[in-house]
Amino acid sequence: MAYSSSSRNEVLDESSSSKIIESSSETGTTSSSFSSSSAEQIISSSSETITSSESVSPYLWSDEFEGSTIDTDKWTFEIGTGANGWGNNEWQYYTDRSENAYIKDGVLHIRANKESYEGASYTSARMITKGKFSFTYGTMEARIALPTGKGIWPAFWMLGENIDQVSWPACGEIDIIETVNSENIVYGTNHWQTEGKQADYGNNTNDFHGAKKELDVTQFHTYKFTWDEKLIAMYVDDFKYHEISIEDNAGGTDAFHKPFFLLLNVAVAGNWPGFEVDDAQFPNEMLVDYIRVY
Ligand SMILES: [Ca+2]
Repeated sequence: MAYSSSSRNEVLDESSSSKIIESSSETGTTSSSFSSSSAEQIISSSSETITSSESVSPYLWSDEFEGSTIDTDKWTFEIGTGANGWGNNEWQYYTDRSENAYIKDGVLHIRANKESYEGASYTSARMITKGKFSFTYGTMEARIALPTGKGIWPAFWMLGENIDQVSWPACGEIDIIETVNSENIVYGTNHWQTEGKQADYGNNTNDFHGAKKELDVTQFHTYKFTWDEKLIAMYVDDFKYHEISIEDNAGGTDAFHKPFFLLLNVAVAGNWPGFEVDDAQFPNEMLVDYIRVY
């Protein structure tokens, strides 16, 4: 496929990984899990992002959203209503207009609007890095503030880069941040396929094996995602809200040892939030200060 022919694999050696650790300002809680997996970390990215990773940036890939426009070397906008509302009976029409996604003061805004557009009653944006950046194993940090409201469904998530070859859910899906309606709960979930059937496993900030974190998701929080050959884990402000073992493909989790790309979107209505929408919330925005992969 085009992606394979235009990408390359880069395996970090110990010296480069320790250099990254030294130059990161937030090493305290991340270096131990990172160093255990750094030797095996495999990065796939396009030639464009290789250029940026060879510059002064300490990250393998990042977007600080500091420019005046969204970097289309990193992101692709998905347009329209998808098949069956992107598989979830969502109501919004995704566009690449500045009405639905823009950068202001170093922050990406993904804005859901109430407006008639191409037969839909709502518009929003969905941005993906497919074909431009994907990675296997590593740590990712993102500073994000989420919209809440009846019918809203923002997400920061990942899909297997091989989705066009093996389809969903065999490609695997890793939902790092999802919230619905006005719950003020962040959900982390894995979806995959085992023995021909869909498999799902998730936890959330309201119940991680009995632990709970009170959260105002509309405020900025630092979310951290760690991924090595044994374990996937998710944190908000260092509170762990999801963890799943993928060691030795436990539970048929072989999909999670392959490259994944990133997605950001704000859906309106759908199978999970339901089909009652409070129109008073619009425009309603997800804010992303940065996403950093290392
Ligand atoms: Ca920023």
